[in-house]
Amino acid sequence: SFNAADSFNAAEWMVDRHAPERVAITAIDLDGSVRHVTYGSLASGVAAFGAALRAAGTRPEERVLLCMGDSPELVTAFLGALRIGAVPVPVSTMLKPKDIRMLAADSRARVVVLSSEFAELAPALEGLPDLAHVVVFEGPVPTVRGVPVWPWESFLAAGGSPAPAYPTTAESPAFWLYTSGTTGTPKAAVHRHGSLRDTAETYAADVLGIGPDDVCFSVAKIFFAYGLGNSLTFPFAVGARTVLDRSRPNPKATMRTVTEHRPTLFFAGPTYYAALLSAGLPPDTFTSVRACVSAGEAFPAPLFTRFTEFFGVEMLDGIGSTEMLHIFISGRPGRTRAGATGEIVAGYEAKIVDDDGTAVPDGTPGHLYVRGSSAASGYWSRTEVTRRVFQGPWVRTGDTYVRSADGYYSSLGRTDDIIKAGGIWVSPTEVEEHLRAHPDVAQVAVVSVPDEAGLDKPVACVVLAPGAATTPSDLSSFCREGLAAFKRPRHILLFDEMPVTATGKLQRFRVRELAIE
Ligand code: 3SK
Repeated sequence: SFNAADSFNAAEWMVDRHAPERVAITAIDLDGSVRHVTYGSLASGVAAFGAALRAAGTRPEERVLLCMGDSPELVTAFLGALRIGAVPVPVSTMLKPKDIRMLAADSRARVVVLSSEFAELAPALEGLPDLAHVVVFEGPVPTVRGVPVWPWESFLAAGGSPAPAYPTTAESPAFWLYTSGTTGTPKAAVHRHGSLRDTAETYAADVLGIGPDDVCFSVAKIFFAYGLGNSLTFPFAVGARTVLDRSRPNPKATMRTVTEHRPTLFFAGPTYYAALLSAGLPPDTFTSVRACVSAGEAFPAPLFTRFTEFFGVEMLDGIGSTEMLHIFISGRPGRTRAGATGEIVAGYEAKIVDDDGTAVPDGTPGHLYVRGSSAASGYWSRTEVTRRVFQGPWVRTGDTYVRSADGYYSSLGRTDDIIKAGGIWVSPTEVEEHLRAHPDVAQVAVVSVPDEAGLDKPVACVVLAPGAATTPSDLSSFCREGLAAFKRPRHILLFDEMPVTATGKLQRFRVRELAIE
């Protein structure tokens, strides 16, 4: 319904249309202190940060990498970059410094913004040819040889008068989100300005029925596509309020936040819902919440039922992807079904096909494809994989699904070997490569194995070199040295030999069966 050539700037659309005195953000800082930020002050901050980026020489479409905790400053930096037509790249705060360096190099970021809790990774940015400025929000200013490092306030002060919105269109590149592949080399999904509005006007309007009186609180952080929609796009699209917690989530802190700030929409993933259920929280914890939303991994039916019955709250499961920006199949209020992801979201189409690409009848499993206007335009500088995933208007999800005759889609797992644990992609290849570097490891296969709650976790199956006496606990310590916590195998199992085919190819499905036994 929009003309792609019309001037449209998503930052302007999200912050400049709402009454300036309305609270946009309730922010919980690292020390637990609370700040409220109005739409008026957010709009001024965004225009000031945009001006500072311009003054630092940032041109439209140049990347600004953000490694920051969820905070008004992350929102300001993200929207400030969008405002001037530059391209913010929020990256996972769970990665190791060498991984962040790789993303800064791949994106050729001109500016990197860190919040104090991630300032220690600044030295890893040394020597990047395109990096011109580093900005640090709060705390001591680290040194990055050859690059000016600015405290947040000084960077803003150098910006001069507020930046006008750059005349982007709905089609203009807006932001990138990195996602992992089976090989472990992250690739950046390139999203457009119009896609932010599209997700707000499809999923958030159609399924959540979000309005200005809603209060959103997402455990999933803004650097995830899921968190970006939950905490930023959806509330700001309608002038609602978002609650941002800069700390790492834990169930007791979540309970305090929910009780004190009374969100109406709560977002997390099945692994976190399982942790909330086991944390001994009172059953009335979620009385302010009109819907809990889940995405990131399949929701086991028994967990779904236990959670909704114990807390007496509706759970809307859904599947989205970094490529589609947000959820395209979802449970709907009043008609959810435990064990099924849900129904297609208005504005999207899905198809389930066999190996030849022919649509299968309802009840028959196949590969899930989706189409919709929020699809990314492709991966940055990754033509081959872009062609494999973005096939004309259709996007291959990599998931195996089945559809019931009455239109409910249910997940049957991944089509490829990639593991999704706690809603985060883990590349088996990357973890295997790490373990293979251990001198006592002869062979290794990393597979996903369901835990007691039915949630997939990475498990490493290892054949030791002849005569080696290394234990699983030694290998776990070895993983702690170079792998981000979410990538580490939850268990390490020692095998005498790996199951292989007649031609010597690893039988991954068999490794998985053996690991489950
Ligand atoms: O993993 C998902 O299901 C998801 C949902 C919404 C947005 C992004 C993602 C990856």
